[in-house]
Formats: sequence, structure tokens, C-alpha cells
Amino acid sequence: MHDVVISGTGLYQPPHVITNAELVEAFNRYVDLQNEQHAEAIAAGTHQALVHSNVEFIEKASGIKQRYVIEKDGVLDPTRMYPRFQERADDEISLMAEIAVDAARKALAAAGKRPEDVDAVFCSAANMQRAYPAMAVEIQQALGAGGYGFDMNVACSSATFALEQAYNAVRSGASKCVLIVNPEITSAHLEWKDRDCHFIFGDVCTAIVVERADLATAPEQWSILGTKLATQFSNNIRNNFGFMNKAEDSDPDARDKTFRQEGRKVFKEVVPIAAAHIENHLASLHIQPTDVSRYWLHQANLGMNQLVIKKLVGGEAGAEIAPLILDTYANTASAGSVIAFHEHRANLKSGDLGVICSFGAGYSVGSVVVKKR
Ligand code: CO8
Repeated sequence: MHDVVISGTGLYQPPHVITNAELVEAFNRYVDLQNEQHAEAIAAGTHQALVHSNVEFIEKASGIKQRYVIEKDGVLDPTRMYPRFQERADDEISLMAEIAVDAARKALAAAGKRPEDVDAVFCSAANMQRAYPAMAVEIQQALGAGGYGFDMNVACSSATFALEQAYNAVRSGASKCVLIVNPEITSAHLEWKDRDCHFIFGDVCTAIVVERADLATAPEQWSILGTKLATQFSNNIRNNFGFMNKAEDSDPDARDKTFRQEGRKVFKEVVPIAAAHIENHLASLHIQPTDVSRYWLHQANLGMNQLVIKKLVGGEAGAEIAPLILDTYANTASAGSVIAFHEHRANLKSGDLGVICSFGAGYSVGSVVVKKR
């Protein structure tokens, strides 16, 4: 078995910011238009009036202050409320591949690797742009990488689940250098018209280089000490969009064809699962939770992360122990814990321990224990 390191990470940050104030203004205009349109039915009691959203609720309930998106005008158009992307021809690079290539190039540069050093590409995200050919194969070709590529999806845990596949491929000797990309275009499958969830998500792409320790040359490297994955079925986070929709004669615009969740239930059920998962994983490696210098946690809700940290180390989830990126990026599905790792590790020193952990739909939870070399 080979020793394995993470030798580089990269981040694609979309060009547009939507603040909570902008989001709420557009949403409330949409609500007013709908209520005007259905005024008679509302007055007759046959149609339920929509209710305004507000910035204070969003910040208090989630910790989110803004989000990045690839396209902003369509989302903020109260007569549309979803992004406006141009369909691309088969001979053009697809949008998902384009943002993945951007993040991948940055990760490869950080690792000091050329695309041809890569012998496997895993495109791991909550949704794929198309059924086939696999996004990973298009990304592999666009980069000029070797080997093979495949797509995988475990919703918010896609990145940590891919890290375990990369770790196993490299330590077994099957691969020398694996590139993971997590292109999350959440704006295309969020229901921006739903007050309960319209504020939750943002677009982004992260990339990670995982390679054999004896071949790594990056100035900064993180040994992977172990990975642990778990799943437990739940309907509390669900999206029924899929290739069977047409054959089922179902409405493509029906509410269940975009993201929906029972947020409060998810909060209550996932916090103990995530905390116990990390604690058990660390125990299997003979590490106490208090020995860990940094927890790069999934970024869905500030309160969730505070509770997970309290259960683990008994203290507050200050920026030093569990950095927050949710305030600026919102929930970016699988990319959240990787953004936290990418942006908040520079001040750690050789020998310091860290945990990258995601949790979300499935339910799914994945943890990766790392040590700075
Ligand atoms: N403005 C004002 N009031 C509101 C709003 C709003 N926008 N929304 C809801 N309210 C009201 C509700 O109507 C309710 O009113 P009342 O008390 O009168 O009934 C009150 O506020 C409280 O509502 P909630 O109970 O829903 O509020 P919570 O405090 O539970 O906060 C959260 C809601 C923020 C959603 C919270 O429950 C949460 O973050 N839970 C965790 C969710 C989570 O972790 N989900 C993971 C999902 S991500 C994932 O797994 C990946 C999926 C794949 C990616 C998909 C991309 C699109």
C-alpha cells in the first residue's frame, strides 16, 4: 500500500453575487405579482396567498448572507425566478465541464502537476448536466489528462465520497494521481420560488489533487490518514427530477422536480449522525476530537456546525476550529467542506490534524482525516 496525499486544491468562483437583500426584494416582487394575479381566488379562499421572505429570518436561521451564481438576471427576474443559460452545441464545452476545468487547472498548478500526470478524473457533484457522455470524460479531454474518468453523485457528500475512491485507487497502486472535481451549479435545480429554501444555495466548483506521497512535489501536502463513509435512507431531502419523468407523463415544472426538504427534520436528525460519525472515525485512528486542529465541515447551516462541534469538543465552533464559508458562498452542496479546506488551512503547521466532513441528502456522511506533512 502506498502513502497518499492531497497535494493541491482549486476553486472556481462565479462572477455574480446575490445578496440576501437583492434576493428577498426579487422574491417579494414575485409574491406580489402572484397574489395580484390570483387576487379573486385568494379572496374566495380557493387559492393560498404567498407570503414575503425576509433577510433577518434568512441570516438568523441559516447564517447565509450572500451567494455566488453563474447567472444572476434570470434568478432575480420576478417573472422567471431561475437562471438563464444558453444551450450549447455538442462541439462546445459544456458549462459544467468549463467551470470544472477552471478549478482543476488551479488545483493542478498548486500541486505542481501537469494534466498528463493525472490518470483518473472523478466528477462528483449533486447533479450532472446530462446523462452521457460522462462529464468526467469531457473534463479529462479538455484538460489533456490520461487514464479514465467517471461521474458520481452522493448529493452533498459527493466530494468526500470521491476522496475515498481516490484514496483507495492511489494507495492500492491502481492510480498515481487522481483529480476530483465538484462542479455545483445549484442555481439550476434550486426552487427560487419557494420561501422555505430560496436562500439556501450558491454555485461554485472545487477541485482536489490526490496522489502518491512519494511522487508529490507540492510545497504543501496533507497525508490522508483514513476515510469513512456512511448512508442511511431518508426522504427528507429529495429531488424527483430524472430520466423517467417523460415516460411517467409527469409535469416537468412540478414542485418535486427541484430541490425540496424538511429542513427542521434534517437539522435535528443529521447533527447527531455527523457528530457520532466523526467521533467513531477518529476513535478508529486513535485520535481524540480535541487533538484535531481544524474541522472543515459541510456548509449547510451555521447552527448545525456549532452543534456538531459542541458534541465533539464541548466548545464553540469559532473560525479557528470550524471555519465558516457559508456566509459568503451559501450552501454549495458537495463543494462546501472543500471550499473551507481550500480557504482555511494556510496557518496550520506540520503535524497538525484536520477533518474534512460532509453531510446531506441520502442521508449521507463522509469524513476524511488528514495530517499536514
Ligand atoms: N422568510 C421568513 N420566514 C420564513 C422563511 C423565509 N424565507 N422561510 C420559512 N419561514 C418561516 C416558516 O414559515 C416558519 O414559520 P412558522 O413558525 O410560523 O411556521 C418559520 O419561519 C420557521 O421555519 P423553519 O422551521 O423551516 O425554519 P428553520 O429554523 O428550521 O430554518 C433552515 C430553516 C434554514 C432550512 C434549517 O432548517 C436548515 O438549515 N436545516 C438544515 C438543512 C440541511 O442541512 N439541508 C441539507 C440540504 S443540502 C443537501 O443535502 C444537498 C442536496 C443537493 C443540492 C441541491 C441543490 C439545489
